[in-house]
Amino acid sequence: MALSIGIVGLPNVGKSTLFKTLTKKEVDIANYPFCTIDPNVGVVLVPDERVDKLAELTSSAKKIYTTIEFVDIAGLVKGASEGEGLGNKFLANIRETDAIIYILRAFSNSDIINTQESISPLRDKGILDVELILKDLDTITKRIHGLEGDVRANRKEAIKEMEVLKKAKEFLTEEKILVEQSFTDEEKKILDSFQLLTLKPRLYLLNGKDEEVDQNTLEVFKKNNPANSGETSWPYLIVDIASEFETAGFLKEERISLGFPPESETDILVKKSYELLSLITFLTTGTDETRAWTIKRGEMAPQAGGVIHSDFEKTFVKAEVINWKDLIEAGGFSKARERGLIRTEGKEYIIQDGDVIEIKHG
Ligand SMILES: Nc1nc2c(ncn2[C@@H]2O[C@H](COP(=O)(O)OP(=O)(O)OP(=O)(O)O)[C@@H](O)[C@H]2O)c(=O)[nH]1
Ligand SMILES: [Mg+2]
Repeated sequence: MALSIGIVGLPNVGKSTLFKTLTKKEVDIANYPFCTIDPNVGVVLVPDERVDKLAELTSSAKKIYTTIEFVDIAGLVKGASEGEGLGNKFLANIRETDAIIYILRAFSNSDIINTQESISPLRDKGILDVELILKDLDTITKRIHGLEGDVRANRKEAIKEMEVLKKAKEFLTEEKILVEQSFTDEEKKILDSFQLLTLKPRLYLLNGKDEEVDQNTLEVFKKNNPANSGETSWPYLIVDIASEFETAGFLKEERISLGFPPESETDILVKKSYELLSLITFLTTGTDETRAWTIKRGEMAPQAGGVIHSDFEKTFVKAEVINWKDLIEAGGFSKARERGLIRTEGKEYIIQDGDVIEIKHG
């Protein structure tokens, strides 16, 4: 599963700096707008203490973490959807990603060129939203025209699709992003095929120090945070990308001895991105290797088998399952077995985050 996250924002706000911090890839970073033109792509390990602890428990020779791909995209400006700035070519780069992170400038350092007259993360979010909305409107309007013949011919599927497209179009016309609207599963399935930009799950990254984010901005983000309201969801993080960049090479122990929190903000960011994509992790562990595997929330045991080996989905018989913490607390498989902590699960079992699994196949 090659899941990817696009890094989106106005020019010169720190997108490439974040990308370089995350992926350790050499990319151009410079204090001028439109430094990045072609997208940079890089793969990042998802940090996971469960892998470390289980590997220790079973004396694994190898540790394998899951990965996410990040795409560093060119800066977006007002009018981009109509060809301003670098035009709408790079909007296509966003289409290909599974989720997006908005980088919003909150840092004040006036040495860094600002393409806007002031610091305002909420205004910048608005500018980005409008461009993505216009692009989606364009996509949907084209499809609506394309469907008209089939609708006139009374084709059932076309009529259903048209209904959904019109519903989405109405939201977009009101400048509402689609990911915040409610659609039935059926509607969502139809919309998913268009790779709409405002339908992608998103995370807001306020780039600056905590004290650089003004109270009003923070209030708005807090109010819209899913933890506080069911309706809209604005998952956000405040990350000082410049400091993260400077401390990127430090080991956990070095971070602690220098007075930084042990887990870097970028580690937290990677984990959040994973949640954003509704992904969970299950694990396998033994003397050969301890490995974290990715599966979509809600998938069942045979699919987990299929992730490990394509044949295991079809030949799945049963799975032996234990939560990773229970396994650690018991002190290993044999003790866990003695205590009856290892369960046998069948085809209908829904995989839980943190399950340690052994698939039995025919
Ligand atoms: N003070 C401060 N400067 C930053 C921060 N993040 C990035 N910068 C600086 O801002 C400038 C632009 O950074 P880039 O990472 O190239 O920005 P970008 O968003 O990729 O820019 P484009 O590719 O041109 O759209 C560089 O000089 C960075 O050093 C930050 O958190 N604080
Ligand atoms: Mg850049």
